Amino acid sequence: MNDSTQLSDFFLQGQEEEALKYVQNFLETHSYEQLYGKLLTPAMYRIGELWEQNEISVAEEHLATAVCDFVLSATELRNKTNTGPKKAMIFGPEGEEHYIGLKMVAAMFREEGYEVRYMGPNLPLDSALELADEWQPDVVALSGALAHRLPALKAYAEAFAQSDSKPAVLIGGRAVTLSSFADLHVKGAVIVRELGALREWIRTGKGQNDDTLSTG
Ligand code: B12
Repeated sequence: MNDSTQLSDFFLQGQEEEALKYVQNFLETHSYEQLYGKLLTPAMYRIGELWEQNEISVAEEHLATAVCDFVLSATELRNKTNTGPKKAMIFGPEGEEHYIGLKMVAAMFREEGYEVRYMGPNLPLDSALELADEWQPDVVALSGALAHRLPALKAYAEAFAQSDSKPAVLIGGRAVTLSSFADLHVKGAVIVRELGALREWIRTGKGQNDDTLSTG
């Protein structure tokens, strides 16, 4: 059994303590980026497969997600000096309910010294724009899990591009990693497909395929 399979079994059985210990152990020899990308994400993707194949119930999937959420919050490194100068606003657009990936993105920004406002999923555009006007973030990071969220993500990106604060807009999540969207371009936004590329963007301001200038 590989590491993420073992961890997803702890999630499914609601074993919070075991899951937490497992992750703390992993962190003794691995980075947070590895924890998110190599352990927690595959564990949750396995939950998705079991759910899709009807091998687990909706209740079991909810329990697994709740334990994953707990472990993620309990292990996140909080550096108290993270009060800027750069600011990132992180959330999912209206209709989006998946937020575990967003929490990882928020943690990565904090790790890189950003002041972060993580606002969870399902945030209406008007409220998001209002807060951005007031708080003036440098970056807005959005996430979509399902392909049919792409029009909403595009609408948000366009609205932010026209807003006063004009933050950089990053779009990520399972939807943009689907092979059918390998050439996806969103005007005014950078598509970021994994956490390594996110760190690269945070440090250099450049994406692997920087879509900021494209018009698609
Ligand atoms: C848990 C879960 C739910 C929970 C979410 C609760 C929560 N707190 O998040 C609930 C029950 C609400 C849910 C609902 C639904 N879900 Co769901 N869900 C999942 C599941 C099992 C895990 C999601 C997760 O946490 N993944 C782990 C995270 C870490 O992965 P991630 O989001 O991809 O994030 C990574 C990267 O994409 C990246 N990233 C993410 N966002 C961003 C943003 C930026 C800026 C950057 C740089 C990077 C980045 O960072 C992460 C690091 O690796 C997935 C399975 C899967 N493969 O993900 C299905 C899954 C996504 N869901 C699915 C479906 C179908 C649904 C529903 C439509 C079911 C229904 N009929 O109601 C609804 C839709 C809800 C909605 N309106 O959004 C399908 C989608 C299939 C498809 N056709 O696309 C999946 C794949 C399950 C499956 N195999 O069938 N779901």
